[in-house]
Amino acid sequence: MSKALDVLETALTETNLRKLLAIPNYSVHRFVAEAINLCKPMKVFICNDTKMDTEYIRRTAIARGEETPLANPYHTVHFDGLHDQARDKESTIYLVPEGENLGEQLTQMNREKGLKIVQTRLDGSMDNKKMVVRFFCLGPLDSPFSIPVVQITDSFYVAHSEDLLYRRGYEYFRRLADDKEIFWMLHSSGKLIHSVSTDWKKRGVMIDYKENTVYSMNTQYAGNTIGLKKLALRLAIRKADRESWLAEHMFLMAVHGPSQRRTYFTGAFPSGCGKTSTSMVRGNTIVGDDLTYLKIIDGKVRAANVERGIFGIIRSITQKDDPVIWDVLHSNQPTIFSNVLITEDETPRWLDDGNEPPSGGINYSGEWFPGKIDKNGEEIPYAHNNARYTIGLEGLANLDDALDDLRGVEVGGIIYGGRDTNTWVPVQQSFDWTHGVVTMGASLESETTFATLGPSGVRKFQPFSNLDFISIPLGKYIQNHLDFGNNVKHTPCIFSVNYFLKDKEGNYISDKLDKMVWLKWMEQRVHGDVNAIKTPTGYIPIYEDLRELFKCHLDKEYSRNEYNSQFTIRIPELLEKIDRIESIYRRTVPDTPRIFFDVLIEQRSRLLETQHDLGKYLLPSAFG
Ligand code: SPV
Ligand code: MN
Repeated sequence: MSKALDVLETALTETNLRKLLAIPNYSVHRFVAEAINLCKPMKVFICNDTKMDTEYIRRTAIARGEETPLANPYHTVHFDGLHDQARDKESTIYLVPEGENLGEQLTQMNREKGLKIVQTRLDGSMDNKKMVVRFFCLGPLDSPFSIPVVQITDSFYVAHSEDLLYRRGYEYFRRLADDKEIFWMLHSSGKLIHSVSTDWKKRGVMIDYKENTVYSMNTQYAGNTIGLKKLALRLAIRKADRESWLAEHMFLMAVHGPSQRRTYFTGAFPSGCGKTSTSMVRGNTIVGDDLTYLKIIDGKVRAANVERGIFGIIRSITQKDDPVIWDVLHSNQPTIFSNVLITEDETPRWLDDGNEPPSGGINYSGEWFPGKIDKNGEEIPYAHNNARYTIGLEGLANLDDALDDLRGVEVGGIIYGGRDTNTWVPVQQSFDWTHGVVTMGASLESETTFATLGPSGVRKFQPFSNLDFISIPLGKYIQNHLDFGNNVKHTPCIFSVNYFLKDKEGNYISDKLDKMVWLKWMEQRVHGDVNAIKTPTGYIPIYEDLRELFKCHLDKEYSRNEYNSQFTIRIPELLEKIDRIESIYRRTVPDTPRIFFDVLIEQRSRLLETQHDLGKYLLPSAFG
């Protein structure tokens, strides 16, 4: 008898053993046995995705106090620990085998050394706890996009969240070919007191890409714990690198054009910069809001949503601006709220929800009252900035019917957007694939937000909105994008957007709803329905086309003044940006493809020449 089987027979009850062995895959048995040996759980629960098992997970999350039930029987609230309410970039580390180097942009550690830390931290971490073993699939089952994932965790909240966010995969695992590549996730929140991981100073995520395994320790925030979300994305980027496809931090949506035409777009925005709200813009349909795989299938770029749910920022969700999400959050669809406030009548409240602030309740700091301060004398808001909701996509009125299409959807356009107060125009199309990859994707910058730990509002290099998750050297990642486009006859159009331009007084100069018009314009451009103005940095819209779109979709009189201020080409800022980006790549990315610098330098020359001939701040009419 194998050693793994010995361990499993000792640790598992007969029912759980039977459930596990029904998956005839020795590497699965071994992974579970090794996790048991290391974490030493009191009990092990194998979830086979039956209603009984998934209900048990939800019930136990409540029974153990990981989730608090609300008045609506389908709603619960989870609080992360005090120190743990956003992604922890600093403690997320790639374990790199001897002789390999992922480059300066990525946090890494020698693999042997890292694995020792993992062994020490996880040793006995599930003492007195129950281990849950779950099986999922990234992407639609039995499709060219599918990646099977085993998740082991001692958090019933994590296991419950994944149930809403991912495609269940127990039966899929039972029919899996022996040699199918699997991703392995092992998480422990460690010891908890009042739902705070007591060893939070020893928290972290370690990515052992050599073995397709990610360890998450002493942490609870979903972005650090949910294996199928950002932990698997890092492994997927490596798999995509080996297999010539792209694993991206992108939404996937259909923009509805004239005569019921649906054109699919992916969009990459750093967290907290409008990714989910763009994918939910009224009058269009959503496939996914966070993670997209893109593959070339039958000579076309096709894409699928990796997930089947949303872990979205709840701050500022209002009935007026976000009616679809609002309705779901007020329905009987299963929902986990995290880091919101629970009122006396057991309803959730979040910041900027369009109502008067609450007079009291329970939040991540315990009993909350107006004016409550923390240890540093700072006022504690009634809900956290990065409070979230977790839902399945199924209840959304605007869900696109292609969610489970095995071949994915054909991509017409790719959008890159960041939080940029003074440089990019609201929407612009690149000259071609390479120009878009270099000057839009690879040159993206954005101000930091509360979705990651650390200060907000600082301009940071955010290439492809994926820098936090890129797991191969950045230059190689860019080369892969360039090659991907060269491998298809018809590449998607590439666009940049910017919702965050401000005037001199610091006021935003476009409205929250304007993104609807930018989307419709991009949709028309994909089909060549409208002309555009060629500027040194790309194609921008013609005023009359936007005026018509504003009238038609927002019933708004769009003035030429608004257009002129939004679409002014700001040459000094654009030049400064090129200098910043060029310098980052020259200093820190030794494997940057040469063509990257060529394209950037050409753009600089065009800008300098235009500045010389026409001036620094140019209205679109200067180019028309
Ligand atoms: C993001 O921060 O990009 C998210 C949420 O989508 S997290 O799960 O934290 O990654
Ligand atoms: Mn994200």
